[in-house]
Amino acid sequence: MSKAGRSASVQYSHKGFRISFARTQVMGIVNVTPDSFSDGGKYHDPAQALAHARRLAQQGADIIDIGGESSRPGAAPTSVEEELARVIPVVRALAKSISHIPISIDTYKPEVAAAALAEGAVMINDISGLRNPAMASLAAKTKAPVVVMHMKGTPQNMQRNPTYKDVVAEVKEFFLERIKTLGRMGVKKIILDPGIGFGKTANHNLMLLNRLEEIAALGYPLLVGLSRKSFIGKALGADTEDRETGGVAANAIAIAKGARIIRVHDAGLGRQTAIMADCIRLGKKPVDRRGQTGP
Ligand code: 8Y7
Repeated sequence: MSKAGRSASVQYSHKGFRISFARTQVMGIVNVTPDSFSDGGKYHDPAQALAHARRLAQQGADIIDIGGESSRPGAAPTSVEEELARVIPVVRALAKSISHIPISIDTYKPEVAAAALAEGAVMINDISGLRNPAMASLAAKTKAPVVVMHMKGTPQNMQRNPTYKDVVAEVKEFFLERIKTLGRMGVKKIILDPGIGFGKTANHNLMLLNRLEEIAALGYPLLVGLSRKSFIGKALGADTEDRETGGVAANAIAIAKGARIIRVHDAGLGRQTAIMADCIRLGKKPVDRRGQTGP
């Protein structure tokens, strides 16, 4: 089997959940932050975040991603205490109320990830690519699947004139180093993510998507987060609230080029995108999407 083909048959099991990449998984976004760029502050209140997560699950999200720190360019970092106070009540309540859907914790802080995993989160979404060795140790110890995202710089400085000789080659090099280092530390359930919008110009993002097959060929499941991002706005001349169609088009093409998790704000649209793209990719209608995850 080709390297690109191998990732399609991968599944990551953890805590009774089976995340299968035979079909594209829809990751629904829950921001518990007062300042996220596209749904800023809407779900800061734990009860509202919870209601939103339930809606995402109902719309067909396969995974719920909960984050408590804005990664908006230039956003100020959040303290561990503040981030814990935002996300833990939501993780705890959600793990109880929709126990059939795996929860992903969006954090680069090992303290927050550890607390969330203890409260029922199943995977770690780390925008810093587990650069903190304590996060890698936690992933090795808990065996939780991890999203290893590429970011040039930090949210504070990443959009200050990002330059690459070859953005795809550089992202691939980063992944190869991460796969080697994390593998040595005992982290095996790796999901790669090119980090669209993280230290990249609109053209860098477009080139990464144009050549996404090259990243899929590394043989690991691939996640893309494109939903409502500014490269779509720039391509279309569209404000944040008018980027859904562009996002659907971009996600469908990303799936055709090997993405197996799409991170989205609107899980209904995401689900339809995933099903349609999977139907065409497989040349037939896949069997029931339900029952592919969960204990
Ligand atoms: C991504 C992400 C964000 C992404 C992964 C936004 C937390 C900005 N984007 N995590 N997080 N991939 N893995 O627009 O692209 O949602 S925050």
